[in-house]
Amino acid sequence: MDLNEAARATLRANDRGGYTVPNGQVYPFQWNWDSAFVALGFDTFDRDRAWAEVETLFEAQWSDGFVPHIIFWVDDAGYFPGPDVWAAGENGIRTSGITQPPVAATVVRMLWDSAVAAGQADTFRPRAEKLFDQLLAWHRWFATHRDPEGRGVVVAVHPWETGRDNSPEWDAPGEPIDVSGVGAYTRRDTGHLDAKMRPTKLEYDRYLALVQYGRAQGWEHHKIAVGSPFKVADVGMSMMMMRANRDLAALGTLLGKDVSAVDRLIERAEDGIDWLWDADRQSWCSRDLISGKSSGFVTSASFLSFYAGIRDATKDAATLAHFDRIGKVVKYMVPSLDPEDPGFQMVRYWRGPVWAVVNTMIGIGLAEAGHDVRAKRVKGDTRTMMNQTGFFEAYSPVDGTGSGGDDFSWTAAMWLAWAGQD
Ligand code: 9WN
Repeated sequence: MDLNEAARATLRANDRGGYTVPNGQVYPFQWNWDSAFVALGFDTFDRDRAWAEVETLFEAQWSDGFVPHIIFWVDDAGYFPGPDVWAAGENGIRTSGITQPPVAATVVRMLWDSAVAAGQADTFRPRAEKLFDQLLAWHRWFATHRDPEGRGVVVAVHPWETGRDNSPEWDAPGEPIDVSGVGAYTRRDTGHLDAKMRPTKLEYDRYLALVQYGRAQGWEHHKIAVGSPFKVADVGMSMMMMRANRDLAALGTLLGKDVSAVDRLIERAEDGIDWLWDADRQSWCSRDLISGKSSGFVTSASFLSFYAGIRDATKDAATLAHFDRIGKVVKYMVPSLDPEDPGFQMVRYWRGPVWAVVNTMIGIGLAEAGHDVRAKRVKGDTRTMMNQTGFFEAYSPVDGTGSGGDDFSWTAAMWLAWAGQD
């Protein structure tokens, strides 16, 4: 089977009817940013199914605009924490109580462009219009509840919100979290995967303490925004949000919508993003809202500034210098943590491995900014790893071996939408 066919087969096998599970065993529910990326894969061979993926995600949107990070459409004991632990949702739809990186607006804009190019604008216009309104509500929710100080960044209140769950960027901000009341629990992830690939017990204790905190607040986002013991301005989400707002404004303009509210959010982000520039490290880094400290870690998220549309000659040069330095150390770009950092581990989640979706965003951004050689390196490395090992959740930047689950939906989707294509 060629890889295009294999990628389509992976998406079909993980399709649960209207939504796609990231991987049938490890992640048996609908995940927010996974679904957005998966839609781009479907769009290469089944346009209607692509739109349905995003529409199903937004069916779980709460009345305040919030879109959950997991939607539990069915029961499945194979994942922990499940719906009973979260105890969240609206209108009988069981969900988690936190969100995930806002990539959906960028995806819907791409779906719309693709429909227009295929001469199907009239068919998809009503769907695009509805999604525009839902996306705008979600972005407004972010501006209110994930940027309570109006800094123009995205403040995560749980490491799972960032999608980069156990990045070392969350280690210091996580220290004050009280884990003494977490109680006993059984993890499921380490039943499916080698524990050396997964977050540690201490990290899981912190994740659960934060879930228990949110649940105790009745998932009232205005309370959590103020009182959460974990509040970190995530450089990854902030860059993705800046990009997503630019794409939402472009989509709205194409649809004849009023985009003035989105324009204001873009201005706010452009004014505020420099707060995430670490002058000592000469890199884009996350910053703890509570302590005010920059993480000082160079991660794959540090390279999303190009994708965000930031063009700053001095910062770009410093960022590219990190890229080139890292590119000489590892065989496969782009590791989730600087390989020269003492905490680098080639197979442990978000402390080394390469994710195809992050590479896609970095590669698109580099190409748009005219850094073609580096863009080609990112795409070529991604393609090689997929060719060698198939569609794993992530890959070792040292030798390209797969880590995490196999037959992974968003990886297959990125083959179809980006890595496998010229
Ligand atoms: C928690 C599904 C998700 C991704 C995340 C990735 C991992 C979950 C977990 O899997 O997170 O959300 O249990 O490890 O870190 O980015 O969306 O693929």
